[in-house]
Amino acid sequence: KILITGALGQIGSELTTELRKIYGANNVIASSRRVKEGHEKLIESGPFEILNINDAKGISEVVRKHDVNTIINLAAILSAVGEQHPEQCWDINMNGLYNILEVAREESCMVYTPSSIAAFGPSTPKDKTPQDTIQRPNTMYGVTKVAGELLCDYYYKKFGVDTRGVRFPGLISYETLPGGGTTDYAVHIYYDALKNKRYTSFIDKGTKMDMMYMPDALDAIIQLMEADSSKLIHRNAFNVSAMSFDPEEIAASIKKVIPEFEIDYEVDPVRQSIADSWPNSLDDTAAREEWGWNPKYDLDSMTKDMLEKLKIKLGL
Ligand code: VAH
Repeated sequence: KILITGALGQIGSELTTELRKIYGANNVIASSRRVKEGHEKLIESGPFEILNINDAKGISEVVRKHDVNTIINLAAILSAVGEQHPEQCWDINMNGLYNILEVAREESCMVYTPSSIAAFGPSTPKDKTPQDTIQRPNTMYGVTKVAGELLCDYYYKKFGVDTRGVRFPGLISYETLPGGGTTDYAVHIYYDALKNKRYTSFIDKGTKMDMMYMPDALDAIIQLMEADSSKLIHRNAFNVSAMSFDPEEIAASIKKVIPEFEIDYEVDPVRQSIADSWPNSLDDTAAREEWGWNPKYDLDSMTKDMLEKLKIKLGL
């Protein structure tokens, strides 16, 4: 059985639905620190638990109650919120992960924890960032992503816990809004394009970042989880990417569908400095070679699908 923490978040809400389709609703336990409105359908579609990953006892109770053997740990504080609340970011991202790994060690569970392009910093090579390279991030979120990668590798080597993860780029989706990241501009731009035919970006022109459409992100999680353990040379965590663009390029892509769309800029210095510390593009050869990573969406096909689905969701 699979336990998903952070199941009401941007990734968790779609992953829960997808995994319930594949493995059956009762085999996928969704959990969240608190109930959030707008997720009633998901909560009613299968087992749901209120679970705070800083409550170690609570985690092992849920794991035992549902006979969980795979934990997908998506509960986290993201980059921008993490800079406003660094202590909470460390507490949830690190102490929470530690609790998950300890329960996984005691109950022999596989653990899937995503890392992020935020695990790289200003001294990392920016273009086609290698799988193995310098990782000295200067955000608290980035520190917890690097420390999380190392802790997951440690639990694999020291205790044989089957830990795996990918370094996600910015994720774009229309089901659930992202939870306070730096790449969120690339989601809000589609909502504003449909509502106002214009978007004021908090990230400056020319700021290239790796991005991925949610269907590809879900494939990355499922493919890696199902991959043959003996084939994995890298585990925590694989570079994965699907595209890399800056605000002007995504604006140009939207203009192909909404010709009168306009973008302007009010740069947020905090999130701009976070974005500037991240790579421009990743080399994801290791993921392609070790578990067949192969994204399907590029910028224009994502834009087309995103605008179509959002129009329906927003009732436009
Ligand atoms: C964030 N969307 O912006 C997340 C992610 C790489 C970006 O980690 O913090």
